[in-house]
Amino acid sequence: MARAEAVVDYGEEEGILLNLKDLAETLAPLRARFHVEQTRARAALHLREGLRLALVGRPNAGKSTLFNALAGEDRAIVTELPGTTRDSLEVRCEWRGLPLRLYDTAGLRESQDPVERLGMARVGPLLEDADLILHLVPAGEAASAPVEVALAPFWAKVLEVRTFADLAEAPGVAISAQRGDLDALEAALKERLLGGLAPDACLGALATDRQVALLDDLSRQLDLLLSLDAGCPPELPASLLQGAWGLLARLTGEDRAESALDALFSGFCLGK
Ligand SMILES: Nc1nc2c(ncn2[C@@H]2O[C@H](COP(=O)(O)OP(=O)(O)O)[C@@H](O)[C@H]2O)c(=O)[nH]1
Ligand SMILES: [Mg+2]
Repeated sequence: MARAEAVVDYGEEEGILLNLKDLAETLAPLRARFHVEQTRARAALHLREGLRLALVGRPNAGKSTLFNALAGEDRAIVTELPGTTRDSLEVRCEWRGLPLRLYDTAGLRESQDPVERLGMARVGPLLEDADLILHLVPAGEAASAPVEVALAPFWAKVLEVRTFADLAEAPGVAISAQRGDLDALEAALKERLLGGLAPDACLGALATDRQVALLDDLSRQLDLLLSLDAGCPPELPASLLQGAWGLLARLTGEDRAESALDALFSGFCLGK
């Protein structure tokens, strides 16, 4: 920061230059560190609040069977009759170290049944609120059109899960809730929601929404700094560094911006 400011103020007369490559080398490890903290912070939020997981798919895709298997109790009615689950069900549980808020939903299909249609209308808001949507597709089948349409706006948080893996080969995350064969799902959940971290690794992470937002802003600021072009005006890195410094001070709660700057500047012996 001190060098960047010095270049702005005295660059021409004193012949000081800011080497952006050196700057990038200094900042890259910080950026990597912030990235780890972002992952930890998000994982910690998920672990504290419980992961909101919606189970979605066509009727008879195995949603209620999975719901019961994860909950460890028979909460949802399971039958071979399509359209059994009409209302949405919620259960809080801990599954393999993950606190979950599970939502079982009415299977999505074309239907004239008014009760079933009411159930399907309740799925939309659940999808909005979910941290992750499990799209259940029986192994060996293509996804059904009504489900694909409903999930399209949420593609970024949809994980396709192949059910009935005891009956047919399936690529990707393949499970058999009936047999309790759910290891692939556990691995995928931990990867998607915890960034591959062990729950213990999230202890002591930044926790409040405000802290997480500051960390995100700080990371964006560093990304901008790392992408600066050699021909940019010297004011640009100087003001980006100032912004990053301010965000960092707010994040740590220490306002040492001034004194630290003084200390750094004294090393340059400029204008003093
Ligand atoms: N073979 C096998 N059958 C399953 C599996 N999961 C669910 N089923 C059966 O498939 C039918 C529909 O399951 P259900 O959970 O009610 O589906 P939903 O309509 O999506 O809630 C039931 O008869 C279940 O016993 C599985 O992994 N393997
Ligand atoms: Mg069901």
